[in-house]
Amino acid sequence: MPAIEKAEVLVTGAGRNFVTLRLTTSDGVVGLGDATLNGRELAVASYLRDHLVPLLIGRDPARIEDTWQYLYRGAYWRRGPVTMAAISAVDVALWDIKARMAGMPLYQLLGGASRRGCLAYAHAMGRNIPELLDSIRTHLETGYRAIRVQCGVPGMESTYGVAADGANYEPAHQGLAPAESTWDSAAYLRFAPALMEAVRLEFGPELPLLHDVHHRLTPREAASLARSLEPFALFWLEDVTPAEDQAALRFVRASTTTPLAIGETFNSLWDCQLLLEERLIDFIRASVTHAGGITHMRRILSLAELHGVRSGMHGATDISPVGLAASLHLGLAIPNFGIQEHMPHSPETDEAFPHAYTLTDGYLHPGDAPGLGVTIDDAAAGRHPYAAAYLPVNRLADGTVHDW
Ligand code: KDG
Ligand code: MG
Repeated sequence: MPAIEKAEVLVTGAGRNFVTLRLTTSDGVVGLGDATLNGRELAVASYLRDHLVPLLIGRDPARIEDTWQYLYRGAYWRRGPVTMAAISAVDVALWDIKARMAGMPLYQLLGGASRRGCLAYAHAMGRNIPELLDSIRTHLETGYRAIRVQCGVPGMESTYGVAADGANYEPAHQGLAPAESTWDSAAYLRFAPALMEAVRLEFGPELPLLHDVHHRLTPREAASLARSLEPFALFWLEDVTPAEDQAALRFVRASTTTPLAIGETFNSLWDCQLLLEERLIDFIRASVTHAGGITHMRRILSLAELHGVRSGMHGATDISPVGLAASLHLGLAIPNFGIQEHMPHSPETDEAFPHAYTLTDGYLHPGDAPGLGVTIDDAAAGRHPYAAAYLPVNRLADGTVHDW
């Protein structure tokens, strides 16, 4: 029986910070798992190195479910983003090993392809409406068929999803403390309908449009926004309220027909349960990287399927190529796939993580290499050391800390 012989926790700053678990079996099969938790990377690296790696050495790599239960139930302290990112990495690395041993792309072990590819959505952004319209045009020319739109708000210095210098948007900033931004819900609520109207006027009614509110509104504000956007028929409106208050979505849901998505910060089925069972959302944003790996995400997506909710897995740049590949294998196989977020990685990231997945005509495909189809180039990853970086902190005009 092969055993897990080596477990390495690799931390790189290639393009941005990533934590990767690499497991090697006694017969030389290697599996990778993404353990990146944006702005708290080293906590997961320590959780893995100090608490999980010693438990993994000598274990049978084939026993994926048992290992998951052992690490989750066996810890007594369950859930939480650090624990679950660490368990996710172990789980995905074991699925990678199993699929490599079978000589198959992982999606074949998950039931085979249910579609030709995973519809991707791109991030368009602008500091103002004309810049945003240009950005949408550029993404459509690249082949994307669904677009997330984020735009600067008149009167606000900066906002979520828009780069201050008009370049690529990356929410985490290097430094020893978070950057701070100022938020004004009233200004945003006044502007959002005009923004969507301008986009629809330019691109017509058919283009699937998505928008991320990033947790900033009260249920009443969220309901009012979602209603005001109904004429523009969004594909989804994301994270309208802070994600831990799931019951808040009851009021929003009852007030509007705009499709709702939430869950990128969720890390377990228990975070999703109420939303799925009460059908309060249309898309669940939980990811393989943060919600317990392939093993646990399959459970989340099965419960979602039962309640008519489709997948919309988180795919920002802080999901590494290893994490994105895992999402694509799962997304290709499940019956209730909805859409996959795609925020292309930097050339430094792509060089450090050579991968088989592709983007063609707006569809992502995990490729047919055995396993996840991703490797790590140690030399390329090693050229970029970890550098502390934080997500911003948001404040209201009077200085009160607000949700970011
Ligand atoms: O780490 C946080 C980012 O991934 C998040 O802010 C991106 O909201 C996000 C999205 O929808 O991609
Ligand atoms: Mg989001």
